[in-house]
Amino acid sequence: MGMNDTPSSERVHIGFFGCRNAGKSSLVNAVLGQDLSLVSEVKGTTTDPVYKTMEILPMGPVVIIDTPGIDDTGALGEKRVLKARQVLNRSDAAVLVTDATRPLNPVEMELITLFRAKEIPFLIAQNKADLADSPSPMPSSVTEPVCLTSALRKEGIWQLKETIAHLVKTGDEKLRIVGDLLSPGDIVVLVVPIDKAAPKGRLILPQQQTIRDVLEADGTCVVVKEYELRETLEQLRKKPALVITDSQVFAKVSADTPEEVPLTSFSILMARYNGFLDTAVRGAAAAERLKEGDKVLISEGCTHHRQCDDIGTVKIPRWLRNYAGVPIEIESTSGRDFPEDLSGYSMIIHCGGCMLTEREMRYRMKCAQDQGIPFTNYGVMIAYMQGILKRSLGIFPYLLDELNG
Ligand SMILES: Nc1nc2c(ncn2[C@@H]2O[C@H](COP(=O)(O)OP(=O)(O)OP(=O)(O)O)[C@@H](O)[C@H]2O)c(=O)[nH]1
Ligand SMILES: [Mg+2]
Repeated sequence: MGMNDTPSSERVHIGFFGCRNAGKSSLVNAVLGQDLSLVSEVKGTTTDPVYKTMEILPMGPVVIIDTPGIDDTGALGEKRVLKARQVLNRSDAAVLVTDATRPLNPVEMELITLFRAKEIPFLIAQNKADLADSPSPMPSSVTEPVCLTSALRKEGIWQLKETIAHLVKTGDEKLRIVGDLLSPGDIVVLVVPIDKAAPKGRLILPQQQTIRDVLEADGTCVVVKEYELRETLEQLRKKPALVITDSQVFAKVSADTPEEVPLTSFSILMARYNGFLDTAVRGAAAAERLKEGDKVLISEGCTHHRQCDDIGTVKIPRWLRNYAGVPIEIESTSGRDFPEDLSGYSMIIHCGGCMLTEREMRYRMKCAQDQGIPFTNYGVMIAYMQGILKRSLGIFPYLLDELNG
């Protein structure tokens, strides 16, 4: 896959953070090898995050994010913390840009604490090295890599890129969608409804990726529509290792799949792959605690997907009202709209499975976590309300406690 084919949501995002005038924009420009971000001696030159894609070998395509400087006087104000976290929540790795002529200040120490709390790998770029005879020493508590750079003289840039590339896990260590659950020769049956809501002439990305992953695990894929499942299972001479279904037809598929055959859904596998299955399961369980007048946010990543639309605006609200058994308020957002302040909501149900919004969804999940709001996705929520989540988590027994707890 060429660089230009990699969707932005799949690229590793690297945020450059630090105080005003540390040289973040200068350093981003030096790393990019082009003058993208405005540089000046005026504090607060960068006012909004700037995103730029590039390739860092051997890591591959990445998105570099230049951020506004965080005020270097006093403690971080609440607003600034929120804003910093929002960019931070989009980052897979971070570069803390400091001024080599002075020691780290409290704001930079706070950022370090935040990176660690968020488990965002980071390095410190001590910039303006050209102005320092010897760089200001780091506190002993800092064990992360430190690079000495001069954005002005373009020194230490290659070393910086190398260190960035080593911050982020390589593809080998990456999570699998399903391959880690399979042995060579295993048969996996995929249930894919072909209805009006399905895109014309192709399968959706999570389905394609699952097929690819089964093949990589030396397994065999059998792909059927929900109506053909029962007969297909009868005809297979070997018991399938797993049945994976679209969430929408989970109830029928569950009825047609013998109890002893493990069953799960694409949403659940994708949620695990994207690192939020635990959160999603815990989030769905919050439906138990809904009280009269509680507000629920249903959030849609894309505006164009008719299938999601119908689920998010019609089906889930109906099922959820039924499930809660008391009058609740349901709000919907779609596309890029997502409230900054989530404090009024008792839970958030987000669309899932659409890979183009996966990064944004992870970002939103982290924002919800920051504010202590339960967060789940359509697939997990539907399975929960239909009482079939337990079965679909059978392959991940460690998660069943989340449901009971
Ligand atoms: N001597 C020296 N000056 C530098 C270096 N990097 C940046 N500067 C200067 O520092 C000033 C601030 O640089 P910027 O890149 O705009 O800093 P920034 O961190 O993006 O600042 P804000 O956007 O305001 O937060 C400019 O005058 C740069 O020319 C460096 O390595 N050495
Ligand atoms: Mg700047």
